[in-house]
This record gives sequence, C-alpha cells and structure tokens, in this order.
Amino acid sequence: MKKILITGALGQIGSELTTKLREIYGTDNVVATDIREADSPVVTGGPFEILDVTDYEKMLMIAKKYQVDTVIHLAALLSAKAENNPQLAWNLNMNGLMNALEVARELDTKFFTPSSIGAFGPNTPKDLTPQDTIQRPTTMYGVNKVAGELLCDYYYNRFGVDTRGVRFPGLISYVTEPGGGTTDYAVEIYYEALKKGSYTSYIAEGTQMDMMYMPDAVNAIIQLMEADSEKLVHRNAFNITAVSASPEDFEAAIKKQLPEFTMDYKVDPVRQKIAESWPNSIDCAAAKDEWGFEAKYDIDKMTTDMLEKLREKLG
Ligand code: AKB
Repeated sequence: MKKILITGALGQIGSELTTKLREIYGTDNVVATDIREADSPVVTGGPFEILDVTDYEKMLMIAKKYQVDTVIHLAALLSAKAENNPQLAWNLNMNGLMNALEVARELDTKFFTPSSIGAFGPNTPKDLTPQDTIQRPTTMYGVNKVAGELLCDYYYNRFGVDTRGVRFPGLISYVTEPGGGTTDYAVEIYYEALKKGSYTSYIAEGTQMDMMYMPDAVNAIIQLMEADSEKLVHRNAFNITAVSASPEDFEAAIKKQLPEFTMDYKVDPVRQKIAESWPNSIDCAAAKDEWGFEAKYDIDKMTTDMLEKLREKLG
C-alpha cells in the first residue's frame, strides 16, 4: 500500500483508520472521502474529497487524480438502519461496493472491504462459528454482506483484483460513535456509564455477540492488507473477534471501575431479533493461520481504556 483511497472515512472505522494510515504511510498518501464534510482531522489532516459511493464516475475520477494503488471501501449502512430501509441499503451497500470494485479493477489496485458477523443467520452454528459454514442471513444487511463476500471473491477469481476482507464483530470505540448497528449498545453503555451512571440496554440479558476494540480492528485491516497474497486462502471473509460478550458482561466490566453503575433493560424487538440471528462467538483460526491475526484487548483492558479516553473526551 503506497497511495490509499478510503470511502466512508468519517464513519466509525474510517475516522480511526484514516489517522493511523496517515501516520504509517504519510499524510498525503491517504485520501479520505465521505458523502459529507465534518469538523474532523479526517477532513483537515490530509487530502479529503466529497464522494457519494453510488457515483462511479466521481469515484474513478478521484482515484485517478491521486493515482491510488489501494481502495479501502467502508461506506455502508449498518444492520438496524438497513432493516428500516432495505431499498436504500441495497443501493448503497451493493451498488457502492460494485462501483468500488470496478474502480479497483480499472486501475489495478488492491482492495479491502469489511464483511460482518451479520453475514451469518439463525441456522448457522452459534458457538465457535466456523470460517466456512451455513450463511443464510435473515436481514437485508446480512444479504448484502454475503453477496459482498461472494462479489469480492468473484473479482479476485475472474479479474485478478487483489481483494481482501474480514468479518467484523461489533466494534467499540471512543472516537466516533457507530450509526445504526445492532451492536451499538456496547458503545452507548460506556457513554451513559460516565454521563448518568446507568444504562438501559435495548439488547436482552444473556444475548451474546462478538465484539472488538477499534485499535485491534484497525491493526487487523493493516495486517491483512500487508499479508503475503500467496498465503491467503479465504481472502474476503476472515472471521475475526476479540470478545464474546452479553450486556451483563459489559455491566460487570464497568462495575469493576465504577461500582455504582447500574443497568436495566428495555428490549428493542427489531435489534433483538437481529442479534439472536447472529452467532454467540466465532472461530478465527483461519485469520490466525493465514495472516497471524491476534487481538490485544479483552473486555477488561478495553473497558479501562474506553473509560479513560471517554473521560478526557467528555471532560
Ligand atoms: C452492526 O451491528 O450492524 C455492525 C456489525 C456487527 O456489522 N456493528
């Protein structure tokens, strides 16, 4: 990776990945794009262009202008939002991906896009979900993610585009809040713990899902993109995870540092149904074997860092 184009750079992953990539590869070598502008280091700290990913011509123009050799395509609608507006989700998630893959094919660039634990469904094995298994998701987001994994494989096999990707679990970060995911509760809980000392979870007690702290997610992207292509068997949909946790696991971890913290439940049926259709825990043996994936943050280490960083942020 020498010159990188990022779509959806102001989103939850993009805002931390852009900064990290600029540190490693040089400010001018990481071109951030998003559909909107914002008061953010992503916009002010290096090249930035407005881009709606459904506009293929503009995406190609920007990629040519900066002569990029890598496209990191992050722009997407998350699971809960996609469920509320399936047509918009299909348009953004599928046509955006197709455009980004076409740009990569046209300019012969490397390519990364994330899949998700949302690519699994209710009849997928729930515990230690294997890398290669049944994928019959029941959400629009899941349908998009499975189709995306297959499309990326297709572009590799048919056109030789060097496509790579991971199935992200719920991502937790203090920099940018996620927008419209099912796992967002695991971010909200930290904000509310500091602001109010309590949290009302929209996910029911006992519902386990995979989670990961953003520094591990950012490192995973870089490590996979720098991995020896010859060693990659799965390429586009590596299971990766750090923590399998339910709301009460977060409650317990927060209580270790804020003993007064309390939690109750008001379950949102839409997001609960999505959560129940996803695995409890996924197996990331293939990512470990093929490119050395390793997460550094468990729930306690992540909680300590989240609370410390959020305290500074919230003053
Ligand atoms: C979501 O909840 O939609 C995302 C995801 C797991 O892909 N965080």
